[in-house]
Amino acid sequence: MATKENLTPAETVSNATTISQIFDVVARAAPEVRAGLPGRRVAAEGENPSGESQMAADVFADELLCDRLGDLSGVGEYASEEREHPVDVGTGLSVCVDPLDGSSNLKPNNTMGTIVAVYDAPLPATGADVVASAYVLYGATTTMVTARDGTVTEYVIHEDGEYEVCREDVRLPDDPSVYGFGGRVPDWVDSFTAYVREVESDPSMKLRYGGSMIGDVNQVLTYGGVFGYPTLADAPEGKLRVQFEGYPVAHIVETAGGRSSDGSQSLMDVEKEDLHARTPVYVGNEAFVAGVEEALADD
Ligand code: P6P
Repeated sequence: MATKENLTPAETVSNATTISQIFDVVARAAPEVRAGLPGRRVAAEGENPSGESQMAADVFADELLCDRLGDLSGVGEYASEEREHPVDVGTGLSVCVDPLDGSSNLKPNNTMGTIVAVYDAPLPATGADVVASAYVLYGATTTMVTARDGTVTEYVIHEDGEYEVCREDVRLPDDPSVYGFGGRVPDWVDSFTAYVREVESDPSMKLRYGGSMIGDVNQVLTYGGVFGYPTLADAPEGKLRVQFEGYPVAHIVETAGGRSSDGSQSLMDVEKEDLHARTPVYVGNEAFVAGVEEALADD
């Protein structure tokens, strides 16, 4: 695999083409994922590599996306939150997918998402290897947000899989109004609890926490504010996965002019050996994420 420093012009064009193809495949698969949900609201037999119970819908979405993305000539590895190890699908870019982020929201019919991170390096990759990222949001409508080449774009996806741009050069608003944090207050460290109380005391801020990171991050991208899933007493590394959730969401939010952190550094600078390693995640407007880092620095 050529490293990004020594890509030939042809390889650079090839990667750009492959990224476009990845986004196209994910957008066109979205209606099929959505249509496959109603009959799959039940638990599957297994657990995912993070020890979380799987829904039949998780397995369905993963198999569909592995097949479609694995067929692209420019994709070399496919990895998923639902699989222990990457799948070798040829040579080229590496793709990490959370096929159905927030699948526990399926039963209450709340939002869910598909997260995609594209790396020009073998897996596990680092934040420096991210060349593109995207998420699909299965909400009232189906949308896709992508980040590549320094810009964030939002698309609306129609039932037939056709899609069109609905917002270009997406930037976090500078009049933020939403916040949401995962976990349970008794499990937060005291300094984080104090920070959250400070955010809550701002009359312009409203609680928006829906149990699917993509739904909550999309609120932050739309209205401005902050989303976080902190360390917990029983989860010192946090809950969210670096390769499948932390890097792509941080790439999108930072490309949209926001900031990300694991509590002390940009999520893009986090380096963990294990493919399924976890990290605390904080993303949003600069002031809020800086506030988290200042609060946690007092610990
Ligand atoms: P909790 C979904 O399972 C997920 O990985 C994220 O999408 C979401 O932000 C978080 O976990 C929800 O966790 O503990 O609130 O159920």
